[in-house]
Amino acid sequence: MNVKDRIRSKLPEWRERTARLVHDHGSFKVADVTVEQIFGGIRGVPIQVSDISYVDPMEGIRFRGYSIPEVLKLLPRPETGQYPLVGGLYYLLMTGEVPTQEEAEDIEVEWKVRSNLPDHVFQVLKAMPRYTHPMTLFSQAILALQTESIFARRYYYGIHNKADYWEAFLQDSLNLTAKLPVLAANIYNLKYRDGIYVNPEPNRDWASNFAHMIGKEEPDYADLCRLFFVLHSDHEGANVSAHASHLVGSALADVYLSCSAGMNGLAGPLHGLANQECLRWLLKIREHFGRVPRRDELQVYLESALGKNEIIPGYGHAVLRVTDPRFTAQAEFAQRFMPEDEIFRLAMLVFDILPSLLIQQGKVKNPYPNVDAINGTLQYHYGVKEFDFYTVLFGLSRILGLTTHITWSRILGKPIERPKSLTTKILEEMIDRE
Ligand code: AMX
Repeated sequence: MNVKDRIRSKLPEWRERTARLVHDHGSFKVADVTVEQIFGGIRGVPIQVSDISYVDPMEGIRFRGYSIPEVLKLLPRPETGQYPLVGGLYYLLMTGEVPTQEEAEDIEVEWKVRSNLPDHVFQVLKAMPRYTHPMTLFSQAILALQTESIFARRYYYGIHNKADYWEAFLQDSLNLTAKLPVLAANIYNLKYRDGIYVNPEPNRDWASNFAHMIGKEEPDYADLCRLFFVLHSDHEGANVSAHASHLVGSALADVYLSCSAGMNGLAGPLHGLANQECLRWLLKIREHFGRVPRRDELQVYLESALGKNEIIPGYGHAVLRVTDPRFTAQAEFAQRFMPEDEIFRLAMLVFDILPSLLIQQGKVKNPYPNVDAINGTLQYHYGVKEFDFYTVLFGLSRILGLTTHITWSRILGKPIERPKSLTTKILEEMIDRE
């Protein structure tokens, strides 16, 4: 069944469940909010219900209820590769069902048909100064594509039945995601390959076409792209990029406007930029020793860093309390395809030593690695050495999740978001009255 029909078949059940919750349990109290939480980034306050993915502190991310190992095992693969077709992952995110081979390939075909970029997007990219950050270009290009929004056009000409909005959002989502590999590859080529243009090839899947267009032809790199794009596609609905795009979308802004907003959040150093810091840190250690250090040497180095209260990039997490399964999946990939790589060996040596040192130090809530502790290592091995670009890779994948959240928000008729802000005086008076 194609993705639109599958969603349509599921829609009545989901709408009824949501309506029943609001109707029968509308006054049920989910949480209290403390002053500390208000001043602390609304940390841990449930503000969103989304069934696309959920981060369990002890297990890591589950996409539509499936863990990372399950997703990697169950999703259909291309004939030429060993990791899943990203089209299959998108089908799973959008519908909640593991696709058949045919259903996964259908999405890949939909993407090929819709992958053409209008000329004005190239013009926008070319008009920017050479030193523009690739994430700025990425967000700008998505915004430039807003001219193509089917929802914006239909809304202007008068679809006003809310129950029908989702169909235009799904079309916009398929169109935008279809264009992302061409878009990202063009930014890479513009920045780092003298602006050459490489056509996508009709016989390649979404991920391997990206690899091809940036000039990385090793079959293993195409598999790394498939793995990376699956792993980074979503991380619940309340992180900065997901929440930013949801918020913008709640004003009925279309998929392009919403995803560009999400990418602006992802471009922040506390969100998507962390992966380049981790690789930089590993390279610094190798430079310090002039080679991969021995275990005892690294132990002393790490003890000294922690003694100076340095933050070790790639370790810790706001929600997770175990090793990030996305770290594990990429470590397994590296063990299989690049076990002798020096930076990978160093990353694994850090993994061997650091968690127990962090536990001894007793401050950090999660002493284990997050996905960023390894992301850059693998890209670096395959020659993607332009650190600035790593967040675009992350964004290319994350838009799969963002567009799914936005489409389902319209399916469920979620209203405009409008929480409340207080003044310090009002808060002080509330406390005094207690
Ligand atoms: N190395 C050393 N100390 C650390 C640490 C690390 N990697 N992570 C946390 N700590 C320290 C904190 O500085 C804090 O110390 P303090 O009490 O003296 O201020 C203490 O441990 C408690 O912090 P926490 O509650 O465990 O972490 P948090 O939820 O506030 O922050 C995170 C989580 C990820 C921002 C933090 O662990 C960190 O900065 N890690 C390194 C950067 C990183 O890997 N970022 C990527 C995160 C993944 C992602 O979202 N992309």
